Amino acid sequence: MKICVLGGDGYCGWATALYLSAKGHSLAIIDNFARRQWDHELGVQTLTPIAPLSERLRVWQDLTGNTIDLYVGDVTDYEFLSSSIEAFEPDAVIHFAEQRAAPYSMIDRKHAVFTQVNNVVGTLNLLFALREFQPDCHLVKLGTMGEYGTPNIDIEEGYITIEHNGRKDTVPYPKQPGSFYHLSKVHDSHNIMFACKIWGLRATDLNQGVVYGTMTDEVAYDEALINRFDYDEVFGTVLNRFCVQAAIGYPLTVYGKGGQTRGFLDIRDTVRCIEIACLNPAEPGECRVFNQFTEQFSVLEIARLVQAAGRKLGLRVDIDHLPDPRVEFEQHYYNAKHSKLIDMGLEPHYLSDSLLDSLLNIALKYRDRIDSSMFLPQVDWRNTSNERRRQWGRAAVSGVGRG
Ligand code: NAD
Ligand code: USQ
Repeated sequence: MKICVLGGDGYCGWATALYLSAKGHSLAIIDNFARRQWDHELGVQTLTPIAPLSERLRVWQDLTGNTIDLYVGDVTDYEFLSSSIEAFEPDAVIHFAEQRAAPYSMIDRKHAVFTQVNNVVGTLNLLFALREFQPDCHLVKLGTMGEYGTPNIDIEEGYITIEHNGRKDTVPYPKQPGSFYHLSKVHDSHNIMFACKIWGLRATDLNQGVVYGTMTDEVAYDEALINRFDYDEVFGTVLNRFCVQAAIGYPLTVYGKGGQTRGFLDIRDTVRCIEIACLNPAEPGECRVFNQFTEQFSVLEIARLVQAAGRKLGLRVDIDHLPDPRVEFEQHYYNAKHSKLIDMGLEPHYLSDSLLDSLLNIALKYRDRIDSSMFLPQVDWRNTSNERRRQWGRAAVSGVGRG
């Protein structure tokens, strides 16, 4: 297949592009390197030293003989995006190219506006570009489990059948997102559903849980191919952060009681789920939704697993409970369905002790690059300012493009 990966320089996108290229598909990456700029803006860096994209692609080509085309530009620029789609003529487009950190979207008004413009406009542009130039192309869009929030009933995969006043219908599952970022994904989902309905586009919305890990078979071929591993308070996700904290004996930063329960998956399952979606496209006019995660854990359960795995490696791992900077339930019911991808062939990697060992070993390998000033949360949901003027974190927040 000809597959275009929007956001292919990022964490999930890079692993996916290499995996699909290794499987023999013809790949193109679209990216504007915004993610690397946000690191500069925040004064943070990935634990793993990532190479420039041009070098990554050259090394991949030297090692495998596979060329990955590159289109550098912003998906919110319609002329750029539509001409790239017209030139590459993809059978599937995988859309990762969004601002994906909830804390980033909660810094202040500018960051909230930027996040929603970047994400919603990018996705809208993509829908129009597909309609104009590649109407049969399958859109595989990364959504998030966080669109649903944490309702006190079971979470279905995208749609729920309800009876009301004696009548019955199947409707989109109610959304109760917990940040301006998560809200942007809800807006995307509605736009995608609508475009499928009115223009007959075909789409798969993958509501992904929290991803962990950094190693996939392909990025392990060469140090120059290594993927990013974020552990800062804005872009670092919880399990990756805990492993890095454990590696230097820093108490694990559990927010609040730690009963917050989420769906999790290994990055090796992310790339496989995308492959499954691409190989089994939605029908014209269909907007299907899969919940993309393999196991659910509370934050405190994750901390205890990291503590146990750390002890086996001789690390002293304490658990701290910090006041929760987010507005979220610290204890709640959570039972989310996730059988559709498994029915289609996903064989999950589970968060066994050995996997945690390998995550911890990566953190230990790069421990000289760990900066503990990136651990403490500074973005406060209750105090999302109108304009954040004071210095916060490690750098002044400035230079956000729009808004
Ligand atoms: P990432 O920040 O590492 O990668 C995103 C990539 O998109 C970056 O390379 C960035 O430069 C690019 N990008 C952003 N805006 C762009 C624009 N306007 N034009 C062109 N390129 C742009 O993020 P990730 O962790 O790889 O996440 C990818 C997708 O998966 C996101 O949509 C995210 O919401 C979703 N997701 C991620 C996780 C996770 O745990 N990482 C979990 C669930 C869902
Ligand atoms: N948390 C802690 N301590 C930390 C960091 C986080 O207790 O040091 C808690 C948070 O309060 C939250 C949970 O861990 O309750 C998950 O936080 P996270 O930062 O790991 O993940 P989240 O903000 O939800 O966002 C990440 C990705 C996002 C994706 C989402 C999937 O950054 O792109 O959409 O996971 S989901 O959580 O299913 O919405």
